Amino acid sequence: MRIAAVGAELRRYPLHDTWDGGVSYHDLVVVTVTTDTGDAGVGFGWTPRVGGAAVRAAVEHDCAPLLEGREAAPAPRWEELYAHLHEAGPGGVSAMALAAVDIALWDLRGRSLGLSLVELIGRRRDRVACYGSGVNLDRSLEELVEQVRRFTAEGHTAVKMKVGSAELDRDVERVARVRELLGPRGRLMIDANQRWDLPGAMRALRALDRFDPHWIEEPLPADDLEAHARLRAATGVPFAIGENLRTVRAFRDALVGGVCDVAQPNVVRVGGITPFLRIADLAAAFSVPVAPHLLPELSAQLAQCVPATAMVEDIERASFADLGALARPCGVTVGAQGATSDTPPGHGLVFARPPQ
Ligand code: SMN
Ligand code: MG
Repeated sequence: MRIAAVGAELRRYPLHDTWDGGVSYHDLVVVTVTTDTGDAGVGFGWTPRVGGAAVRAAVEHDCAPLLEGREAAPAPRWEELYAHLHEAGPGGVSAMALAAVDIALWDLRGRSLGLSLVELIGRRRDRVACYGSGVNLDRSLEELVEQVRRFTAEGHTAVKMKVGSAELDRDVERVARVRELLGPRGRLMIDANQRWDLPGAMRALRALDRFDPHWIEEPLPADDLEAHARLRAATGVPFAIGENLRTVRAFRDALVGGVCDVAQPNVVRVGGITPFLRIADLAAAFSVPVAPHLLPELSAQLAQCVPATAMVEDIERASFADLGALARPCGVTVGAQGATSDTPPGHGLVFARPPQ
């Protein structure tokens, strides 16, 4: 089965609530790969606000010419394109374009064999635990409390909130309040989104440790492994990192460095399902669970298949379904009862035209 054509389309979906830092929409670059046998697969690049047009251009100008006429096999095509795109850098726009193609090739393979993506990779579990997650650093304490109440009313016993306020006292007050709402047995994860430097992270974790965080996510700039190692020596709070690591080797280095207790690859940012699965295998070799970053409808399916899984993120009002990005239900559910999937062959995601 050979690749006959590769098409790419940029689609913009507004968010219901602006995210911290002013993000008001997500761009999807929807890629369709068709073959000489008439089979088709759909993949996507995803980015909040930055780079969508560049991803589409990279697919059209730099990926499509290398793919046409080649066997529709995900891993060999991924390796060729990775080597080719490397001139433009191994992460960022290159990785997102690569991901869109790779996801399409996996989808195509599943559809042509009549297998769901989960069956194709290999189901390891039917259901994955989820946590309620909000982008809430710029929300007032009252709004944060309301959000956490919504999560617990839905049945969530694990919740993630943002930290990294300009004043540490603000974080302390908010984390204390959320811990109170969850009770001592609830799981409370905190996410600093790289907002601290090393001294700031040390101070903050000394002050927040007493609220028993299940993990601290991105306490430091993602590419500063040295700082992570120093912080590791100063705190026992587990580190969840990976949403801003872009390559298999970046995950390897973090794992070898002992600073990744929960691995959070984003399937698009790392370049697709092929490298995502390599990262998951690598994490398993270090006894580190994988908690895929965002993209709940695809992350849930991947979390069903990886050797060791932590939790799937139930991000409030920003799943593909919530954004109106799906033309029909895809068969994936993500919520307090856990993540499950029952998709048609492939990953089941059929993208809708953006709302006008
Ligand atoms: C996050 C990042 C960007 C947008 C929303 C949420 C977050 C996460 O860091 O972990 O999901
Ligand atoms: Mg995060």
